[in-house]
Amino acid sequence: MSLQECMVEKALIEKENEARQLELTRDYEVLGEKLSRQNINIDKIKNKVSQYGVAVPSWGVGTGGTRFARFPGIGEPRHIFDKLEDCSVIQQLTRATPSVSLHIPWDKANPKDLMAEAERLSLKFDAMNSNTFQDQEGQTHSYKYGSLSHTNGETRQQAIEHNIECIELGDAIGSKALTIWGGDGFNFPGQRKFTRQFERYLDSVKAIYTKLPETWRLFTEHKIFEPAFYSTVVQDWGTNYLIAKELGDQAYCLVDLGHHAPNVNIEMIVARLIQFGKLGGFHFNDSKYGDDDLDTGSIDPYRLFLVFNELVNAEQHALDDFDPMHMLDQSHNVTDPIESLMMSAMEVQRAYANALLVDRHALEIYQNENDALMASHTLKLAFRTNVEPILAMARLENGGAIDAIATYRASKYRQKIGEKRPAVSGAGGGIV
Ligand SMILES: [Mn+2]
Repeated sequence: MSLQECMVEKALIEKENEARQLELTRDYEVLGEKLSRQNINIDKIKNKVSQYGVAVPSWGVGTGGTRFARFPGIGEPRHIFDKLEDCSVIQQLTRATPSVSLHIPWDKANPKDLMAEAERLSLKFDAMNSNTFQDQEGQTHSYKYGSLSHTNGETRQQAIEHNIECIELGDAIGSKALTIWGGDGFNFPGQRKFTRQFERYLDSVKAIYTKLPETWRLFTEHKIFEPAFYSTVVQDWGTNYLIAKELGDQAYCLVDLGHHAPNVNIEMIVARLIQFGKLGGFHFNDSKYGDDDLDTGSIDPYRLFLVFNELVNAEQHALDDFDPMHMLDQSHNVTDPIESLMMSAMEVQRAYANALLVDRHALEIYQNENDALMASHTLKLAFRTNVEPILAMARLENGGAIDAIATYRASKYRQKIGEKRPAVSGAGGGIV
């Protein structure tokens, strides 16, 4: 498939932008004037937003599903090269997603071919994700009763070797991190010894850690429950922190927003991990009840803002080696995955822009004076500012679309790609 066929035509983006540019310029000027009264330079905020990027998960461009059913969409990607094309559309229109996070073995391919396709589509590869939560065809040992913490040493070894394989492939395609999430846990009290299971897990991740190239980071991802429903081996940020501490300087904690109990104060967890130098990165999504994997910012945009408030705070204090990786991780059951991922990337960008508007000097004074009302109000003031003109202007200047969703729909990419990609059933729209 040629470049012209698979991506949105430049002329269409220009035409769509032309229809909206005058209005955007006016909105941007009005907001700029408003912000200047708060001593904020709108162009500086826009430049920071322009440089912000969040990685797209390769598995996100396929339609997800629940444990009840999966309803496939039109033109679903059949393999990693189709997925990369979809990811490039998201980046082309939003200019907020320059990289893709791969999941192995779902996305396994010749590294040279992956690199060539990424270059053609102007994409880079983000963190690698291993998969020891399901069995692959021809696999010697089953993960039914766990992987890195399995009672059988040979099963653990197989899971270790798979993770090392992910590092090797990642190293060949310019990735710099490995994210480990496993389904290990148990369903019944007494099924395992908590301590023994965690010892086995630690020994396994240590074996993986020793194979990490010097420039790499290893992220472990905690999750409170599921697929194990009584306990999971890395259940919360505390256990995750212990792992990162045990492993060493290249090990960090990854926070998936959906992997906590309802109402857990995630921004506080983020602050703790920042304080002790162990925040590795994020899987952004949103949830109402559990690991719902809903679109980022669709349920609780204020929580997302509060997470970014901590990140901007850390950024402005220029903490050493503070460079968390940002990724989306969601499952799309009723929407076009490309639209959901575009919307989510822009929501993450929005939270960042809003967090940049917080008057941190005033906030500190209110905090020191115990003025709870005004401290809270200071955050709300930034959160409530409509930063859409900043985001849209950043997109326009970077060659993206002022209105990414409308332009995508006008391009008829989904319909066109549907004609070229025959329907597949059961393709992995993984939920991790
Ligand atoms: Mn995740």
